[in-house]
Amino acid sequence: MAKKEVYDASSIQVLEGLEAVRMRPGMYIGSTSRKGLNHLIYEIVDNAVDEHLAGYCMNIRVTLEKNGSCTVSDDGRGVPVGIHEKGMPAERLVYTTLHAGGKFDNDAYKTSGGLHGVGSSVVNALSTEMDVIIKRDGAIHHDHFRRGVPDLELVDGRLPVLGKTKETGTTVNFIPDPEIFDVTRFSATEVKSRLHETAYLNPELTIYFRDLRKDEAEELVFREKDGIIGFVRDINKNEETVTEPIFISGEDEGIDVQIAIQYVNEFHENVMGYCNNIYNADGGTHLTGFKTAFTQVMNSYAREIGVLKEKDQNFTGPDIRNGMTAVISIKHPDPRFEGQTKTKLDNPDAARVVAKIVADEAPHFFDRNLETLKNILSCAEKSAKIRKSAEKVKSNLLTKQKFAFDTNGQLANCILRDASKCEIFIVEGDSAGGSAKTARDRNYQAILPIRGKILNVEKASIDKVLANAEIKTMITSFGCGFSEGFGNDFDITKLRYDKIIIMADADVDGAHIGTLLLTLFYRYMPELIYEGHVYVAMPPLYKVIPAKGEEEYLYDDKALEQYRKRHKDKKFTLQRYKGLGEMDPEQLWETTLNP
Ligand code: 0RA
Repeated sequence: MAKKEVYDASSIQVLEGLEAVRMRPGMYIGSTSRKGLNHLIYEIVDNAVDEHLAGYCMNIRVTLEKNGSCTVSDDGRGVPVGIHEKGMPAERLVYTTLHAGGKFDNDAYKTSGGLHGVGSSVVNALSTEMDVIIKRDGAIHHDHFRRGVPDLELVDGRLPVLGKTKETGTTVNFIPDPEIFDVTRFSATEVKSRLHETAYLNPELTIYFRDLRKDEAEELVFREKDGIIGFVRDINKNEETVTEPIFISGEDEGIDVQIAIQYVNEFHENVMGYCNNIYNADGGTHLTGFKTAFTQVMNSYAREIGVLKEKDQNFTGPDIRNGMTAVISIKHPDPRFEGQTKTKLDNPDAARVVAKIVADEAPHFFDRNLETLKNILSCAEKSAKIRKSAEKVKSNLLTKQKFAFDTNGQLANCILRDASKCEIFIVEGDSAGGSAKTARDRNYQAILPIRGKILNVEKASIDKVLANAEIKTMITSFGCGFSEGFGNDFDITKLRYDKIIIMADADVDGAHIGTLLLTLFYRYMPELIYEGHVYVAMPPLYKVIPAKGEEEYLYDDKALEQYRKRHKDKKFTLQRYKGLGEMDPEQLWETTLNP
């Protein structure tokens, strides 16, 4: 028989809150996919981490249990169990109401994620069952919920006590609700990686992970004494590093800042921001402050040691961050986030404080580590050089583009401008190019002869690629620019030819040229390939001229073999084309150009 329940105003409020979470789980945990499912664990773990940040909990244990539930246990002070002003144990308020976190606002809690307590009730609402065991005030207190609703009878308004203890801490076990989630099996790989990240961000914390679901249990301990220094080191462990990790830290206006930076020999930057241990996928004010100040510091060093002369322009921010891996982790008493997804930090004071700490502390490091400073500045120099030549080529290309329908280098353009009807043949060799120019239908066929092998773009830096005459001509003639690391300027809608046709000899060198061209397109104009604009022309290898009957072109050795079989006793002359250059314009039209 159903228990009789007495609903007062506050318990109705609770039920309404939980109902809202179950109606729109995505609003609270992002999604109901595996990602959302794993998020349940992070919500509970984050609360324990908050307790660690408050200075109490040193160990967190996360167990994926055999029955599909998850247990998160910490050795903090224990969630308060005293009777709260609303007439129920404080613990129940934490696990059943949204925004209960604010009820425990105090100084020790100043760096909690701001969401503290909210997460617990969301997890509770989305679990078929949840057990909470709290050790504090000498006793082991117990509570139990089904789909967020408490179902243990209180004893004189208090939680039932299971026994005595001298320890303190909180243990939560929950079973995700299959009515809510698409899948209910946690992903050990994802959970481990998140716990490892949490360990890097909290060097004093030890996190024990156990997966008891398999026959052979997996047990791991995450303890990262080097904190975010170890984090960047591990991110770069398979890269060629240019510097050791650099560590900068400080505190101001109640905001704690830690920064680790390491350079690798790669043309990209990887700067990650965390606020109160939460990753900010879209960055925000802490990253802005860091970038501005670091750029300033490095530019003034560059002038001081003469890497930049008086007449030189400053390095840009991206120049200076070329090759940089950085983790910026701040602790903020009152974090605000921009937009719905809460992935971009919005507090203006975070920009100010991070910038100040970088401006004050970075020189302390670089004054003592000139070698590192020089290495970073030489990365910036390389990057600036490449950026400048890319800019030059880009602006040349832009001005040239207006005239690209005139004779542009060796391009023999077509007359029609309706791109959907136009084709461009990229032809190996001047002589084949000459034949093709004569043979083509000049209304809609353009011919671009290239001399021999173009640059292998896979092995060249962007400035070399853009300095290459053949490549420049191709970019200008296609009309849609190119995309590369400094920003995507490629615009496929501007493409002047529906078909880009590679026409090379049918030999290994021809195949190599084809590969080099495809590599260029794939790296710098990939949409050409994805959207099906790139073709490879197949000129014939042989022509057979029979004593009697029709001439025939044969495109490969197999075709020749078949021809021989079909014409066993017949006499014929066999002409072998060593290259496109051997074909006269008429033959080229007949075999290859004629659409
Ligand atoms: C508010 C106040 C106090 C502890 C906690 C919250 C607390 C919450 C969680 C969530 C998971 N583990 C936790 N451990 C502690 C302390 C109140 C006091 O003892 O003064």
